[in-house]
Amino acid sequence: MNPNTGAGPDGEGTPVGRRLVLGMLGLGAGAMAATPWLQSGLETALGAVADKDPTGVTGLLPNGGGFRYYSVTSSVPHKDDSSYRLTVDGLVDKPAAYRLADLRALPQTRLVRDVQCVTGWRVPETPFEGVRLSTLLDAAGVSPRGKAVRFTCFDGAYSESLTLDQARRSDVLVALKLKDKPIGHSHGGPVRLYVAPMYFYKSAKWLSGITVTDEVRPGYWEERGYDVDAWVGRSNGRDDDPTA
Ligand SMILES: Nc1nc2c(c(=O)[nH]1)N[C@H]1C(S)=C(S)[C@@H](COP(=O)(O)O)O[C@H]1N2
Ligand SMILES: [Mo]
Repeated sequence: MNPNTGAGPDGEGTPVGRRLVLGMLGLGAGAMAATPWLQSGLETALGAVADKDPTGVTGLLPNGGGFRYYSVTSSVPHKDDSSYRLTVDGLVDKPAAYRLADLRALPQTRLVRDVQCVTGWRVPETPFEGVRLSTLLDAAGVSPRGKAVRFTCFDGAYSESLTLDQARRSDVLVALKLKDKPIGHSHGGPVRLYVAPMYFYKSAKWLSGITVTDEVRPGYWEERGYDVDAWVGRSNGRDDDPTA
């Protein structure tokens, strides 16, 4: 089954229907385990979903790199060297605001892993590079009350979350590069989160805020039924699926 074919090319920017949201929320975790419609629900609800090219033509086939374009909003502002800021705040001793140049000046880590979207598509061995999230958390000095991290985005809508332990993993990056080039706008540039061991919805695009909190606050898709702990192959009902 190809869940992607449920998506319409004119779906871009369509808000998640009220009925769909209520339907997702009404499902228990057990029911969710074997619910292909939920996956195609995410694809269609995401709007656009299929990749989008600059001519405005949308298609259902993966683009050259195998990625698909996702945004829960119909337009996203562009940020560059002068306008981009990443704030780190919440339960920390030293809140900070990083410019791109500040982030580039920190030690960079390059990871080459498979990108895996929960709806089934995968992009093998994709290099991401950037600053370890743990580096920014250490610099901020997390208070003993800090137990989780909330991520916000300059699209004004998307959010994500990790426990503090997850956030401190060495394979979680504040990414500046994709395939050894600065991350382009459509892939969430200039800065996106990259949570290598989890499904790609955890990797928030257009990252603008990192807030240390006292508990996990479920992110955008998590409020709509997806797992907060989104380990690839061990979440969202994929536990028994060797192909997941
Ligand atoms: N800000 C933001 N981040 C996001 C999303 C989104 O809609 N908005 N979609 C998520 C999902 S479901 C996926 S699969 C990936 C898609 O990344 P891509 O558009 O670079 O392929 O981004 C994730 N991060
Ligand atoms: Mo996704």
